[in-house]
Parts: sequence; structure tokens; C-alpha cells
Amino acid sequence: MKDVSKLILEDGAVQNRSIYWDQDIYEQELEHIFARAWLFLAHESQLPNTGDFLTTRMGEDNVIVARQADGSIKAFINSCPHRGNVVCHADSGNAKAFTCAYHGWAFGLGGELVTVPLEHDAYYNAIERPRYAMHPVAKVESYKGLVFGTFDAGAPSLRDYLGDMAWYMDTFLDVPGGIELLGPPMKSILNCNWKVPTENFIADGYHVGWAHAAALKAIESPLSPLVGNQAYDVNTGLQVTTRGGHGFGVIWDAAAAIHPVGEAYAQWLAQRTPIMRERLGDWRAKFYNGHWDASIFPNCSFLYGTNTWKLWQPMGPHHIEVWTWTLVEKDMPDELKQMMVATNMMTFGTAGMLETDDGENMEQCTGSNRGWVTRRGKLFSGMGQVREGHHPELPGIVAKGIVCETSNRGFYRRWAQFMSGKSWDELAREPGNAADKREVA
Ligand code: UNU
Ligand code: FES
Ligand code: FE
Repeated sequence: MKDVSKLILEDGAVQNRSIYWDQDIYEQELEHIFARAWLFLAHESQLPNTGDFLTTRMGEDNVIVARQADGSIKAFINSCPHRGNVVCHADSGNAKAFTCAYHGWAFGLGGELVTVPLEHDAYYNAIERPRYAMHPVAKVESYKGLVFGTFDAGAPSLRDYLGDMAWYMDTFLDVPGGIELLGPPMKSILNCNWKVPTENFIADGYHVGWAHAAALKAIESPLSPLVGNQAYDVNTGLQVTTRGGHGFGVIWDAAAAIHPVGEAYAQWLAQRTPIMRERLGDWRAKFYNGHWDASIFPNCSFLYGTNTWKLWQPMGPHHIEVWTWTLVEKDMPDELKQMMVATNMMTFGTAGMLETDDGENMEQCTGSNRGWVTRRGKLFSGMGQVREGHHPELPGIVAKGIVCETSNRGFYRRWAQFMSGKSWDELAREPGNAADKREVA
């Protein structure tokens, strides 16, 4: 195991650049992060009926996620236990069984081996079927419709893993009727390390007025004052690391701000807000009207408001596959849902205006570390260290303003904890920092 103790320094504010390039570090991420953490698999709305399935990845492991006859959801590795062939090549569908194209072994919805060609004549009926079930994902759990899985049977519950992030996410998960993720997901390849987009979504309010200046102008966004960093006021939002590596930034009253035609959505929010206030109280009614950039540790991100939902699937240290869905409330009228899909495509879809702004920067941020000397250097995210602290009413470490790097540091502190191979017991206790002693108004 590589010594990772000096890769993240100064309370998460300094990263060694090798973590974006080094193959050995990447292999250690697959082992210590992707084979242990809860990873986003699907939303329940994608698998309404018995036999509904989809294929995805956990780290670089291909998995099938399927709705069982008893209504539960199971996941298992999409590789035939006989000689290793990929069993299911479809992105999604409905099946009674999964049959391998190589020798014809067939598996039930739970991954159990159900049919073996020539079982009598060639195996003399001596094959121990349970031994050849598809490798199960140890735990699959759902939080208000969001389905996650972990390969680690010793992992805490999904609710515990999400921690205070769940309290914040209730803002949009706890809506009457619930949410759905509309797909099929747009998929594209970016030549960047998976942490670069995760840190962008978790914390990077700094780039919005700069990297997205032209796009914000083009869509005549209410965030146009940010363009070129002409006007920025720290009182217009918050940034939070919830602990557990998750975090987000929120701009008040800006949920519909990245929609070129946002009126219908603004009306929806206005009509729903009193209901949300009733359900969740004042703070989360305020969050409900905000625009969020957020990441769930390790590789799932979203922008609430723009309603883009993203998975950054790692494919080696320098490549990812980006999967993008549109998050909508189930009770929204169809017309509004279609508008949400269209604007998500226009802004954060594969060829979306803001997506391409980010993609170029993310690829260069990764690729520059190809240089042998460059790779030995450091990167810095110390912004806002002196302005973060405890909030009297909100959980996590909170800082005023979205132009801040508080949740970036929370992410890298968590990354370092996972990478040093700590037990779940140790992971449950995060080291304190200076923010523990400071109050934020
Ligand atoms: O690009 C982003 N991550 C973003 C855009 C964040 C907040 C507002 C708009
Ligand atoms: Fe931030 Fe260059 S100014 S990466
Ligand atoms: Fe961006």
C-alpha cells in the first residue's frame, strides 16, 4: 500500500497533484473508496416493475441492478461466474432471466444460477448451483427513492453514510409525490480524473462568473451580475460541508436561474413553497428556492434547480464517463418536466453550454499533470478557511457565500481518511478542525 499520509495537507486545503494522475493511487481508490463507499446506482422510478433492470458500474465493476419479485432491489456483478463473459449488454429493460451468450448459463433476477446447458449429460448433474451465483453487491439500500449499493458488508446504513447531507437533500426528496430521474442518461467521455468534476460540483462557485461568463450572458441568466466577477455578495448564499465528504453550495432564490425559459418553473416553486414550509420548516423552504451545486461522496453530483443529476464513472485515472439525468418532481405537469429535460440538455447535457465550458477546464486540470515535474507539485483550495464555522441552526461546517472552498476541503479530508484504509468505526469519527471553535452567523 502506498503511503498516502502526505497527499492532502493543511486541513484539506492542499492536494498533491499526483492524486489526479498516478495509476497506483487510482488502484488504491478502487480498493479503499469504490469497493467500500455507498455508490449511487439508480432512482427507484427507473425500476417500477418486477424484472425491470439496468446496468451500471461501481468503480470499474459492471453491475446489474434488478427489481425482484418481492419488490426489493438487488445488484450483482455483470460477469458470468463460468468464464467471465459480460452477461447483460443492454443499458436497461425488463427480463425474466439473464442468459450468457458464451455457453448459455442463465441467471435469475437475483443473480442465482437457474439454467445450465447439458447439466445432465456433461455435468452429470453434479454442479453445485449456489456456488455459481453472480457475485452480489453486499448491500443495496434506498434513501427516499435514491438507490445506492456498497460492496462492503461492514458499511454503516446508507442513512448513516449520508449523515447530515440527507437532512439537506430532504429539501427536494421529501416533496409530495417524490421525485424521478428522467433518462435514459446522456453519456459522454471526458479525459479527466473523477475527482475534478466532483470537486467542481461540491464547491466551485468561484468559476461560475468566470468560466461560464459567456453562457450566463447567452441564456440571459439572472446570475448575469456574476459575469466576469463584476458583482458578488457573500450574503447571497452558503457553502456547507456536511462532513462525510458530502457538501454543497446554495444561491438563494436562484433555483430557476440557469433555465433559459424559467417562468413555468418559478411558478411551480412559488406554488409548492408553502407546502414545503409546512413539511420541512423555514430553512428548507428557503433551500427549496435556492440553486445548489452539490456532490455526494465519492462520485455523484447534482445541481438542484438546474436539475441535472450526474455520475462521474471512473475509467482509469485520466478518464471518466459522465452520466447525466434530469431530476424532476413526479407531480410536475408533463410540459414542465419536458422543459426541465430540454434546459438540462442545453446547459449540462453532453453538448450543453456550461458542460463544455467545464469539460475543457477539467481535462486540462488533469492533463497538465502528465508532466513529470508538474505532477510533483501541489494544488490549493484555501479560500474561505477563515470564514467557515458552526451555524446556530444548520448542520455541518458552514461558510457564507458560494465563492468558497469549504466543501472542497471537506471532500479531500474524507478522501484522505478513506485512502488510509480506516475502519468504519474510525471513519465515523472525523477529525475536528478550526471551524469547530468558530460560529458563523
Ligand atoms: O457550474 C456550476 N457548477 C454552477 C452553475 C454552480 C452554481 C450555479 C451555476
Ligand atoms: Fe483556477 Fe487557474 S485560476 S485553475
Ligand atoms: Fe461549471
